[in-house]
Amino acid sequence: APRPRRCGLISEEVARLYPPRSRYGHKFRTGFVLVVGGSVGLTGAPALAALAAQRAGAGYVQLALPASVRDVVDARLLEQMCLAFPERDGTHDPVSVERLGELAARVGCVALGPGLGRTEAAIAFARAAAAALPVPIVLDADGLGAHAGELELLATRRAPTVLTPHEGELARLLAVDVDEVRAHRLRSAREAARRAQAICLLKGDDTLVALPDGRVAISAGGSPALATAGTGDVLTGIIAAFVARGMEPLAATCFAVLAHARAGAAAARRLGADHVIARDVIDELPAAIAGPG
Ligand code: B4P
Ligand code: MG
Repeated sequence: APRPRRCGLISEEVARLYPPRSRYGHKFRTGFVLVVGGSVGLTGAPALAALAAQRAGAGYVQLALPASVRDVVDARLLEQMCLAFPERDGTHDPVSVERLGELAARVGCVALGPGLGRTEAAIAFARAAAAALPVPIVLDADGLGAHAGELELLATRRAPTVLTPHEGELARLLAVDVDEVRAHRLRSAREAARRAQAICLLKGDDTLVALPDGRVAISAGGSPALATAGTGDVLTGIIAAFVARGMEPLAATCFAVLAHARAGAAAARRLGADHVIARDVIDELPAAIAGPG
């Protein structure tokens, strides 16, 4: 048998794996996403991830937020349910991991990290949550930071893990200099995927999706318009929605990269690349998921 190619472009064919909506669909079964993050001063990130997840096709989106920021986020969101979780130093208290586990039992995918913060409590919380959650997770932002130099902690998880670092976050995960990651993007993404036994999506003007066995899918699309605050949180929400709808994590990650790239390009055509903000990328998602446009 021919050896599988180790590197290839993400195929547009992956769109066919997006599950059609069942006529008899129930909102919980159409994709239940839980966004876990937020901290004092970092409330936009979880809100963007949640909105993106719902636009990308999740039927039900909940957010687990530290108690004192719950109302701030809740005031911005209408369709998503915001839950108040125990708080320490302005972020999640590690004691709430047990409650999180109970809540997550019905969830299709957890997005862990947007706006979580970098306190000791946040780090302990993110590590305990990632270790305990028996469902697929997308680990982003400060959820990645909490695993800096400790990627192996993730290898014991019982359910799939998707890591979504930019070069700076990947450097911290691997405990190397960011120039090292910049010079060796493929190798760095592969190493993280192998050590964490996870899918590692390395962001950039070309985005890589690496698997633990060394295979890598590369995104040809995208737009410099995506280099604006919050678009990473949007990508996290899209991946979580696709996983929650039942796509395999690899297909979900690749299709999310494709849809995010198309949505960014469409927003740039509509508004001009300099004027796109993350919310515009969310607005373009329905058409981007439907086709190349
Ligand atoms: P933050 O600025 O807090 O980064 P963030 O919250 O993760 O931003 P966001 O979620 O909006 O963007 P992301 O990159 O995830 O930075 C945290 C810390 O890391 C800071 O200390 C900062 O200095 C440092 N840092 C930030 N970015 C870094 C980097 N690239 N290298 C080293 N250190 C860094 O997601 C952006 C999305 O847009 C991705 O999907 C990406 O693929 C896409 N994108 C960005 N530029 C693109 C381009 N030119 N073409 C196509 N797609 C592009
Ligand atoms: Mg980010």
